[in-house]
Amino acid sequence: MDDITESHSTIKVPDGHISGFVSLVGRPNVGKSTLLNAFFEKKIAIVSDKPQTTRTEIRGVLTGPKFQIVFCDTPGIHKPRTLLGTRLNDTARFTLKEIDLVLFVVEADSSIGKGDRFIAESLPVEKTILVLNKIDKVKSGRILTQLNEAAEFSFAEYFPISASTGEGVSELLGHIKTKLLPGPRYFPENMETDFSESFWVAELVREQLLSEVREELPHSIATRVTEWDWPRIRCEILVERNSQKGIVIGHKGEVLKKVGTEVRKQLEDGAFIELVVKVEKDWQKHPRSLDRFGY
Ligand SMILES: Nc1nc2c(ncn2[C@@H]2O[C@H](COP(=O)(O)OP(=O)(O)OP(=O)(O)O)[C@@H](O)[C@H]2O)c(=O)[nH]1
Ligand SMILES: [Mg+2]
Repeated sequence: MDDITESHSTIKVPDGHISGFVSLVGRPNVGKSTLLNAFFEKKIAIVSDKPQTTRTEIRGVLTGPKFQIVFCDTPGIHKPRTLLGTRLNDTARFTLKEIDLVLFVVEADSSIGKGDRFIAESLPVEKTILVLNKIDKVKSGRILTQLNEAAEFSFAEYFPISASTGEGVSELLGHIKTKLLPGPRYFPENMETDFSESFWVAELVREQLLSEVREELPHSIATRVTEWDWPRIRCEILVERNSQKGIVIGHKGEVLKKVGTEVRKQLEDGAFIELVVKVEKDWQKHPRSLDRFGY
């Protein structure tokens, strides 16, 4: 056993241990978080069909006998319309610093566009793997056309996958391992994420809300746990307008009730979740509100 004593790690590793940081970047909604979950075969990040679901860097640590890969899921990079949008882009870009590999995720079912090109320009060509996701949604001819289009970026590698069905995911993972260099264990082997339980509950509440509400509302919702006195958990839901409060609560509280039930199913038995809806006008534009929610 080598004892790698670098500043960040003194965890013993076997000979030939490889490790590295791998960032998932791309436009909103292309399936970055779904891919993160596919690598782990379990839910590490929340997912929704609404863009800008991921709002902070989500790390997933995948450890095997001779490897450790730290995946960094990021918010989708987009043209920002609010301070929240700008902060999400900054978070995604910041993650690219000191990274060993980038998985640049694009969709098979929409043409490579301005948004993808804008992101591609800032990626390190030699460290980037282009991942063509959602191939389950298109015919094989279309996959070839898309790969051809993507070739304009001159990245060294291209992987067609479906994060939903798992097709191509283990091949991609195998390939990532071939690209990593000998290195330490950054995290203990039983650690899969670096966020707190209360962050996770707030995320689950937001995920459930995203699946319940219509297009315009998702951006206006923020969640955070304000009290954790197990089994009692109090989670605050912030919206921007009074009219949105009604939608989030639902007729006779049915939306909130459903959200609570669905979240509880994903927690240890016995959890009691109290959901409180608050209105804070235009919170997406206020630095202090964003700070409070960790965005
Ligand atoms: N059919 C299909 N749908 C997918 C696939 N991957 C992701 N999706 C769907 O695409 C939508 C967006 O997925 P996310 O993983 O939340 O996308 P994201 O890139 O993390 O989005 P942001 O966090 O908003 O940037 C969800 O409805 C997923 O179920 C895939 O391989 N096939
Ligand atoms: Mg995401």
